[in-house]
Amino acid sequence: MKGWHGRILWVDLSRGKTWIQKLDPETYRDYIGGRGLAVKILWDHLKPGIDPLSPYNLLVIAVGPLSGLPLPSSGKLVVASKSPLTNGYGDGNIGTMASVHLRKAGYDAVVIRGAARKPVYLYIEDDRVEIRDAEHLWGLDTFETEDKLVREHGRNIGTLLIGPAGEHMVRYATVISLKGRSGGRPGMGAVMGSKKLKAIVVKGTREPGLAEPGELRRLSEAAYKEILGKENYDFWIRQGTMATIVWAQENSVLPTMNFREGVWDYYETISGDLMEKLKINRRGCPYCNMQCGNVVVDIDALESELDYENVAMFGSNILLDDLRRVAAINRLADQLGLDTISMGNSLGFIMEASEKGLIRERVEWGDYKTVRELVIDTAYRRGLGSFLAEGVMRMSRWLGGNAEDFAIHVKGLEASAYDCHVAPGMALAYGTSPIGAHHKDAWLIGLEVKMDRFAYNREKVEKLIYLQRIRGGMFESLTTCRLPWVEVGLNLDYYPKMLTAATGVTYTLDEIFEVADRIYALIRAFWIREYDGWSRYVDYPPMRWFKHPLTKGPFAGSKLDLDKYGRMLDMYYEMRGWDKRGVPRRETLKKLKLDYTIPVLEEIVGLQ
Ligand code: PTT
Ligand code: SF4
Repeated sequence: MKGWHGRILWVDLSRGKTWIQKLDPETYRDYIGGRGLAVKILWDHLKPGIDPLSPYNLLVIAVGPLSGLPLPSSGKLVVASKSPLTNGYGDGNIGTMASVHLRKAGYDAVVIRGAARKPVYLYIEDDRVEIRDAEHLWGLDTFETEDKLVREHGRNIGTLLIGPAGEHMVRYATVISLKGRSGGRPGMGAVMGSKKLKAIVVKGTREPGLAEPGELRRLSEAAYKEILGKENYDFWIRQGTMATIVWAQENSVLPTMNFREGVWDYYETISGDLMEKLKINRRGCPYCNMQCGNVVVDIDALESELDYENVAMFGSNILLDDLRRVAAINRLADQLGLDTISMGNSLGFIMEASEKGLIRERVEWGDYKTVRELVIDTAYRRGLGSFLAEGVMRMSRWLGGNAEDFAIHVKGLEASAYDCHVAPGMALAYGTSPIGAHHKDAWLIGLEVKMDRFAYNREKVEKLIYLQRIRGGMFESLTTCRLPWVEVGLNLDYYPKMLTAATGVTYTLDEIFEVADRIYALIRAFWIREYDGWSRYVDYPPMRWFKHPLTKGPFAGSKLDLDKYGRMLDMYYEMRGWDKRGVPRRETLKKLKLDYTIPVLEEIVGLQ
């Protein structure tokens, strides 16, 4: 096989054993890599119904056939597991040198099971795999850990590591690399912590075998060149995703006061223009020529890397109107290994709970000092922080009353930074995302603001599925960054061609879409197998958007319509070949070569 290694590295931390699993070419053809490989491994090997924080859970680190190769923005990999936040399928996509080194070390994935008795880290150098003592790293933040590992092993390594939040199993702790890249929003860092696994260090020294290296080089050079020549390249380099603050305000989707409103009078205090004035550098993932990490100096005179999501969640959503303070909270989240989106949501939720008198503690909107303390306490699970560490779904259920009305999540994963009071298509994107309310699979809002905002129609559903196929299917399985296509408009045709050149297997875009549909249906089957009490209502967005209309901005008085949303969800299910409960139909599973899921689903829900 070319393009793939055909080798999965297994590590059992309980028994201190490692071994290689060989996979057949057909599996690679049908699942490609990254997310596709990860969900296949989880379906095949995870014992159904296990506690995600128990040693029985599996942590999968997977690259794809294009990851870590010298082509645009390829330095990415997927971290996946059964999520401690949602109890369903969870994954994230992280920019890291570990992607490059894993390819060179000769593995398509690393699967970790069991749990060590004492803190350990995994050291992989080509065929040498060792579980090493990590007592000296446990308790350190992610920046300190990275520095120490670099001192011990030199600069030529890739790292994936956790901070105190992962060690304390905060349900939305992430995996961090390169001091600022974060992946695995649904608690992949907590899974690492539950296994007492502080870090993974990878060093690979061999070149991955490719089917047509010359053709791949030619395509890569052309793609790099095309990116540099794009019209909005210069603006992207200046602001990256931070340009979205002004755009979100103009389109009334900027999350404000725990997603109560879509506009904020003080949006300029956190805008991309202001960020440009504070910017001192930019950073990014390996092999990227459009690096989007905006480095600014924060209120503590330390460096922080800003993205739209982070700034909106720690800015407008909790009414913190000072970008340097927002930057400090963002940097703390990176150091501690906390997901910024879920942390920002949890803070917004607790502020609203305090305002409504549902908790004893006073947590005022925009109170920087309290926010800072709470973020640190969350990572260490101290006091109120221990409550915040559970995420908004669990907090709202515990508080009871009407608290679920202002808990902003889908299936337990807190929503990314787009208010959906007047965006039914984006609400459906959150509702049907394979990991919960995340925008990565379909940023439909970008198209929806140019359409009839109030429409619940077929066109939006078709576009949603199209985006899910490209973003959630293709990019997550290749596995490379999608931003060259999304943000500067790199031609999509490069990707099937590059995949074909790497693997020697001819793929068209349509064939990749078929793989994407297979991955989606398998992730859905996984959810149904693992989720206690599956029903179509787990595909509904937060109730706030149906119940409480906006009071400010051009769409004041507007909210989502429950019946119309239900009809749009039916359209989505029908187009995917799923029944009205959101369960893939028997013939759909057969068509997608997922026959092996049929007996399991038949027993749990009965198939139509
Ligand atoms: C991603 C999610 C995002 S999506 C953001 S900002 W974004 C938040 N970033 C965080 C952060 O930073 N620190 C932190 N402690 N927590 C954070 N949580 C949030 O995590 C990220 C980029 C971005 S920045 C985006 S959109 C794109 N996402 C991609 C994706 O999902 N797939 C893909 N093939 N390519 C992508 N390219 C872009 O990557 P999750 P990263 Mg990320 C500081 O991980 O779990 O998917 O959540 O990985 O290397 O940081 O790159 O406006
Ligand atoms: Fe990483 Fe940004 Fe480049 Fe994508 S565009 S590879 S997220 S630096």
